[in-house]
Amino acid sequence: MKFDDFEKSMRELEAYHSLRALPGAWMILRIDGRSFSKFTESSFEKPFDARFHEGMVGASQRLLREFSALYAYTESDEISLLLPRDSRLFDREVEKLVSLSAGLASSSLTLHFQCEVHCDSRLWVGPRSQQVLEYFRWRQSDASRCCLNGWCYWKLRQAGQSAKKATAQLKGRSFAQKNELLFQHGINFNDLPRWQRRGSGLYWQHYEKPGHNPLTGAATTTTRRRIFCDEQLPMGDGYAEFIRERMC
Ligand SMILES: Nc1nc2c(ncn2[C@@H]2O[C@H](COP(=O)(O)OP(=O)(O)O)[C@@H](O)[C@H]2O)c(=O)[nH]1
Ligand SMILES: [Mg+2]
Repeated sequence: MKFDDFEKSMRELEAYHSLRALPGAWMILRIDGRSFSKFTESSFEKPFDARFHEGMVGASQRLLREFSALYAYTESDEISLLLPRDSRLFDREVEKLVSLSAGLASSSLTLHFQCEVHCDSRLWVGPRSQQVLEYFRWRQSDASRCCLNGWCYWKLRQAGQSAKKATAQLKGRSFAQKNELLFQHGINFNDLPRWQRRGSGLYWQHYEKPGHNPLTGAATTTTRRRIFCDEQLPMGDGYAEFIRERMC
């Protein structure tokens, strides 16, 4: 077999390499830590740890920058990354987008924690803008649910209950009932830090940088951009409006 034919026959077996997100559809990459329940078991504060959160925010920043994204949202051990609708990044190839986003998050977190960790990644594709708003409201409600559950679980554990018993006690309880349980343990859910209840959002902010013209000495201003990490996200319709602004 000629080398060219051999090469072609081998490349044909890279069966999914040509898979691309449809043009014009919104793309969101969701990156998630692998087995982080186990990884966080011994050396992090429960249910929330500031150093852990810093690592997630740092990885979100790296992703936002490297992927020229519009918005990154992080809660727990996951990051959602919204790309511009017309993004041509990696020619919209699914394999490249998911493997490189997982690789970048893994290396960023490994450096931060000084311990090898892995992430997976998946691609969400939304043809309609409304679906993007719904996506982020969905992840934010997951943040809120996990926050309440996490606090209840660890309060029960600290009160001496076994893992099995604490899990069983929370099973089937409504949001209101869990709120009440937490209140009985001295915590008002609404007083917990917002980043824990609602997650954190990162996006680009423009600002004016004062300077001077080296030749004339005249004062100048240049517009620069920097990443802002918003730990005070709105929720509900306010959050949908906030996401709409990020999509422009
Ligand atoms: N101790 C601690 N654990 C955290 C924190 N944030 C996330 N986690 C853990 O990360 C897990 C993430 O959930 P999930 O992705 O479903 O679990 P995984 O499949 O084990 O990675 C949570 O269940 C927590 O155990 C934190 O701030 N502190
Ligand atoms: Mg995980």
